[in-house]
Amino acid sequence: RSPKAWWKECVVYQTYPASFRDANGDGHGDVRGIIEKLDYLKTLGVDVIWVSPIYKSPQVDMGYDISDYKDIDPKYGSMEDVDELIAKLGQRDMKLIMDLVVNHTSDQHSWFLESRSSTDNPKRNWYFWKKGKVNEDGTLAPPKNWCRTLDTTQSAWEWDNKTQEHYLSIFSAEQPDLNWESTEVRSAVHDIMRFWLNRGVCGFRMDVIDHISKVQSFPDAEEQILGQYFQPGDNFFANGPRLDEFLHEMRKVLNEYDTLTVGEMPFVNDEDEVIRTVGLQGSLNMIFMFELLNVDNQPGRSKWSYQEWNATDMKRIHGRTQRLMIDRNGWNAVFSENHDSPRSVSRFADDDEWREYAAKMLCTKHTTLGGTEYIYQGEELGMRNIPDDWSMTEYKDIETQNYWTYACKQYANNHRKLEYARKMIQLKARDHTRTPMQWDPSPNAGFCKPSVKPWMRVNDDYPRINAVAQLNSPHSVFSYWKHCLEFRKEHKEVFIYGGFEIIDPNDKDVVAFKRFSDNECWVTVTNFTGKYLEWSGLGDLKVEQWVIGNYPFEVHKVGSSLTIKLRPWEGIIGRCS
Ligand code: TEU
Repeated sequence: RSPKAWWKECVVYQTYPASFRDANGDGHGDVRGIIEKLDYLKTLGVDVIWVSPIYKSPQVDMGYDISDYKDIDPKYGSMEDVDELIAKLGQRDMKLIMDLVVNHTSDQHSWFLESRSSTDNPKRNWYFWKKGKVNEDGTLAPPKNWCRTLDTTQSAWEWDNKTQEHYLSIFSAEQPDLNWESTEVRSAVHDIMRFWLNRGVCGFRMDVIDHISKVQSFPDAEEQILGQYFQPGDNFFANGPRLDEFLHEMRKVLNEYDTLTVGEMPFVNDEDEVIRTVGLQGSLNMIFMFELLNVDNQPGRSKWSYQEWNATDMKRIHGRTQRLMIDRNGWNAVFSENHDSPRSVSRFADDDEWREYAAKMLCTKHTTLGGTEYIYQGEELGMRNIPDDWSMTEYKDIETQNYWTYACKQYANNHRKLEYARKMIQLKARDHTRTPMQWDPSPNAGFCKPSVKPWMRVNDDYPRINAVAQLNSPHSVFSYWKHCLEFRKEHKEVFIYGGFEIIDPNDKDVVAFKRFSDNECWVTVTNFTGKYLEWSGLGDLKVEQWVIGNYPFEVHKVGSSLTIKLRPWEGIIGRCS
């Protein structure tokens, strides 16, 4: 059995501060806005908040481009505000984790400004610089064929006119990758970690931490996205040869404190690598793995593609990660949304007629999986994707804008393809989770004053979907989340630490699994369709009592007690005998 730890039992809530709550009246969320809402989070059952980047930044990628790691961007407030946030969290027995974005900096960071100033600057090797490739016709090309993550049609190597070399910048030109081969870079990162830990932060969400070690011969990438020249170089920049060593060095710093660490690892899939990172000897407590959030991506295409999925895919994914962690003493981070994804109710269920049932059904599954719970702001309200009738100019994300600009140019004469691109944005854009949090039914949804224009448009559904409307209603999505989180903690031996087994893996409509400890056994059954089903997947497993469900309570048995009738998007949790 996995050893107990507070970071396994806590509920982590991700705030995307730009869109959480604007306290100072400029239409942009801030740290004081988070402070205002701490009681709301406490009521929901949150123990730890993760704050997406609030450091000084030109905000090319919403703060994931940092120009000063030891200061707060004035848009978000001040150092004093953060100190107050930590103190007020402490009064409520809550903690803060910060986003540690150290695979890259902003191109406006003083380190990069120095590095780019001349080829012999002492910080030149803090980043990766390379000469271009000379084409047969004498023209210069980027040294390698790697593409950008936030614009897969572009080169990840950016030309710098002054020193006549290219620098590596995997996400955008304004986010140059740090060279972790340099011990000075690594010490500088350790110093940043200590700076925040000494201030009272209790850990980090580590941005693309699987990217920090790159294969130093920088080979060209093979074709992954069919039919284009630039290709994802992840085979050479993710899970690189020195990743474990670099993580281990960070662990030594973390060991001086009592922390929670969660690594964002979009490319870690190899089971041994996962366990090396989060097993008993691992350097991180847990990682975000992305199989679930990639379930509807077409292989061989960029994220702007769609493939059908069904309950068997979900069971395969959960089955593998849950069992992997349990069998090999690793630890899961359970999440269905973040600031890079669409809304889960829109993506995995139904955000229209059955929205409330569907959001609660997702919660039923989410809160009974093993691992540390992560909730993304608004998920607890069943917030939805941006409506289809919004113009593309309402989408603010650099990735979306890059793609739309490309599509408009590329498909200028192909209406069908352009409309497909629009559809993909409506399904997949990161903007969907970045619209302002919906606090109440007043204009601007209580995110900012009615007289102020919010930095990003509020979803039109706020008069209907908002926190005030849900807080005091016992049947709301919010109340269901609160209840499920309490229930999970009451039965933590089972739901946090217990065993896991998929039930009926081949059924295409129902995701069901068993959770158990030495003394208890429970089942979760979730209908992933909008249809009434007669389901007999329980086989001879006897359910003594159904305890939690998203419908007024009664579970319909059909004929023999082994077949149950599930209503559209129904989710139920039952105790087995
Ligand atoms: O994301 C890293 C990442 O690889 C993806 O989640 C990526 O953003 C997505 O596939 C694009 O659709 C992290 C941050 O979460 C993201 O917001 C940043 O843009 C990125 O790193 C760079 O810091």
